[in-house]
Amino acid sequence: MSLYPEARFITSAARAAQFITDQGREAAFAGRSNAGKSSAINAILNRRDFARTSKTPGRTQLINFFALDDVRRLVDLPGYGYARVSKEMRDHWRELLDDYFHARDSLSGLFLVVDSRRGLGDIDWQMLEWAHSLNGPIHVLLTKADKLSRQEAAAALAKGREELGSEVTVQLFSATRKLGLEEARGHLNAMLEARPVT
Ligand SMILES: Nc1nc2c(ncn2[C@@H]2O[C@H](COP(=O)(O)OP(=O)(O)OP(=O)(O)O)[C@@H](O)[C@H]2O)c(=O)[nH]1
Ligand SMILES: [Mg+2]
Repeated sequence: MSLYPEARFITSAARAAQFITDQGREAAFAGRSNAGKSSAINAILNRRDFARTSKTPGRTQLINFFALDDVRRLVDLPGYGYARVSKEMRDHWRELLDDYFHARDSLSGLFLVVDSRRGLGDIDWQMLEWAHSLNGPIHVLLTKADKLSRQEAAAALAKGREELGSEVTVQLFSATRKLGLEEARGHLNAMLEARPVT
């Protein structure tokens, strides 16, 4: 059963002018290309092929907006760190993400998706710094945990916790094994809960 029966794709944006109206609340998914952002969204929503997934890194080059209901949204951000793209393309992404993080009052939380086998890399730390001004929680998903042994997974989680400190939460996740879904859903719901008007 779908957790969000009304969930639907709204639109893709290649530039800030195409962002949808900045109302309600949205949670964004960011991470390296191929880290598993789209797969995580599908698993969390319990919808197959909802956000597109790909074996070719760098496929999702647009900001994809999904509605969960009238006021809540998910946003699949374009992956970064994919080497085989032009500088022009990289500059475009940087500008697009910069516009997004600075423009969105409705941005209420961020999922940072990290391949558990790689751990947090330079660009992930840059992303965290970028998102620092965000008015909401940041939660890290260490994905593809099914590819690690139990021991390796525990070590990856401990390392993540130590590196990230107390401000940012972190968990193990696997879209294929459906590991950590409830924990991730709890964080999503917390991000999208009504905030007091400031
Ligand atoms: N084993 C395993 N593979 C996964 C998992 N999550 C994603 N994948 C695979 O990793 C590849 C990339 O997944 P996507 O969800 O498309 O990654 P993405 O971060 O959205 O990639 P871009 O949109 O290109 O930035 C696909 O081949 C997925 O099937 C997981 O939990 N376990
Ligand atoms: Mg994707």
